[in-house]
Amino acid sequence: MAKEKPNMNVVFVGHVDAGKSTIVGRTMFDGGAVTEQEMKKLREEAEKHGKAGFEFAYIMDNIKEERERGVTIDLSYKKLVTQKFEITIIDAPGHRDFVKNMITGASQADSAFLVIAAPSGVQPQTTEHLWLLRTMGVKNIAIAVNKMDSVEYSEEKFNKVKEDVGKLLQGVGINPETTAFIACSGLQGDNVFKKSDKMPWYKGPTIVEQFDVFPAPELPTNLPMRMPVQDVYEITGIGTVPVGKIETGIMKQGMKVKILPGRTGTGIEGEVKTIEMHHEILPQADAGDNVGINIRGVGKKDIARGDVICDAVAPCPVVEEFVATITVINHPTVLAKGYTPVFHVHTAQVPCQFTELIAQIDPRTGETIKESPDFLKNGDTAKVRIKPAGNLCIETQKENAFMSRFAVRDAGVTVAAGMCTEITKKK
Ligand SMILES: Nc1nc2c(ncn2[C@@H]2O[C@H](COP(=O)(O)OP(=O)(O)OP(=O)(O)O)[C@@H](O)[C@H]2O)c(=O)[nH]1
Ligand SMILES: [Mg+2]
Repeated sequence: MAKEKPNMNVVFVGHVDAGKSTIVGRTMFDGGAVTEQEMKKLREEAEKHGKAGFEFAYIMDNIKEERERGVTIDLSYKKLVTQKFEITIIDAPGHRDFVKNMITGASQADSAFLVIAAPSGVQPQTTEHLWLLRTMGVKNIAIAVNKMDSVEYSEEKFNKVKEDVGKLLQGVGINPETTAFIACSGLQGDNVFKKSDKMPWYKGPTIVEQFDVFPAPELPTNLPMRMPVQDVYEITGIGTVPVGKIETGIMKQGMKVKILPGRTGTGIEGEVKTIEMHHEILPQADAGDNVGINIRGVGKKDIARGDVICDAVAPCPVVEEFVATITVINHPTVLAKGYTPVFHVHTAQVPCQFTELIAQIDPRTGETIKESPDFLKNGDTAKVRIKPAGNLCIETQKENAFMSRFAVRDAGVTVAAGMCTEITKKK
């Protein structure tokens, strides 16, 4: 069956309370996916929890704790069909305690909205999320300057935020001149689904129009098939259903696959029985598709989040150690040899040790600034050697860039981010 429109995964990120869930909820409501009646119920529930104003966010925030606290904890997903795309919207949490969920969301995204509340401007997670988007390879980023209603729809305020964010963008190598800055209000519905009449000075796209401005994702269908497992469900009548995004390649029904590292570290073989996407059974799914599959010969105990389902003919390596280029984003002191934080690679989370700081380099030119530095501080870029404490699948940027990126986390913060450049396979 031919697909009508290409898929695109779009993540909403930004500091806590910037209004990400509200913008997405507003998009759903104005787009007709949520009825007046449902909206009324959500408004009542929000008021009951003393969270009036969170009703649009509640469309996305379904967990009891999320609704009571008025904060997004885990990712949630919504579908939207635009002129050009079948969009999967990913609403990510902004709170610093849940950055690991945000990283997972970013790792699934083709494009992103970085949401900033106009009254507060740039905040700590604005910068952190921008770095993470870059590291996770999200190339297309638009800026939503939200809560414009709270600043009297002021062009001056908008321009101030634009200027500040522009500097951040330049710092990660993005040209602010070619980046969309959208003046909007999720709460009031200005420039989200409908054009606002309160900001005549604003000539740019609405949030929904911006989806179609993003370029169609380049699908790496020519690379070997890789599907990092995001979650595993047990579904009555079907069995074990791993779900996740196919990062690269093409998955076909009947394909022989290998799950790596798997419980054993050496992989488990199986055969793709069914592929389901948006409640439809498909004979094939491509890079970029979010799917749930069933694999003959693979049960619940054989597979977990962090495993990679690979084409059995060209499986991905499990590594003994690897060399990477990293940038230190937020370390409380300095990063030295021996340090063992948790690495987030595709959907895996594995403790890894920095075994050697090979060289500090200039990120713009790649030239060595210092051989074997004693330590690295925030803002430094370096070539380092890393040894995973467990079994980890990672590939080099050259072999498969989609499987090469990672974030380094420790004590609730993102310490560094980077990409793998060389590997030594496990025997
Ligand atoms: N005035 C005004 N308030 C808004 C707007 N958008 C969101 N808010 C308010 O900001 C608060 C947070 O909104 P959320 O949508 O939950 O923010 P979020 O970015 O999803 O927050 P996390 O997911 O927890 O990081 C709520 O009180 C909303 O009512 C807006 O456009 N204008
Ligand atoms: Mg939210």
